[in-house]
Amino acid sequence: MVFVYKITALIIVFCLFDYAELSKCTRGWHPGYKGNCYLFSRFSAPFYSAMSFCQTIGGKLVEIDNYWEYKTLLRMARNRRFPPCWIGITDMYSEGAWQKATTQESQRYFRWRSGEPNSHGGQENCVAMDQGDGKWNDGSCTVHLPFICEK
Ligand SMILES: [Ca+2]
Ligand SMILES: [Ca+2]
Repeated sequence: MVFVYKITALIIVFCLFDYAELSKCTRGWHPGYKGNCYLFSRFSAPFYSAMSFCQTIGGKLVEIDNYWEYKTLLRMARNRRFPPCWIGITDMYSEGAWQKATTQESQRYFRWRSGEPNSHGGQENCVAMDQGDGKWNDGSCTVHLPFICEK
């Protein structure tokens, strides 16, 4: 009988845990790496507008911390056939110093396409990810692209 109570208690704990996860990933947000929620934009915007949109809805432009987060996100993006999009990495604060756009922590994980980042014309400070080959390019921040938010 004690055993049954223990199992019941365990199930309740799991349900509460699940509920917490669900309540964080509200409508439009999808659970992914380490309990983060991701939102795939339905419109394109320049990098700065994408950043502020994500913040307005309680998140940030996605910050890819490591290989596992990258793989999770790439899989989610490919499943949706999501086009090349902004991710929250930039060297706009200091040329050549890649930082997470919102938290401004230095970025240590990269997935550059060969020949990138090339800061073409000295005008490329924002990072886009292409789901086709999964590689990153520094592009002009004023280009309109879809984007992914994280919270
Ligand atoms: Ca640059
Ligand atoms: Ca480039």
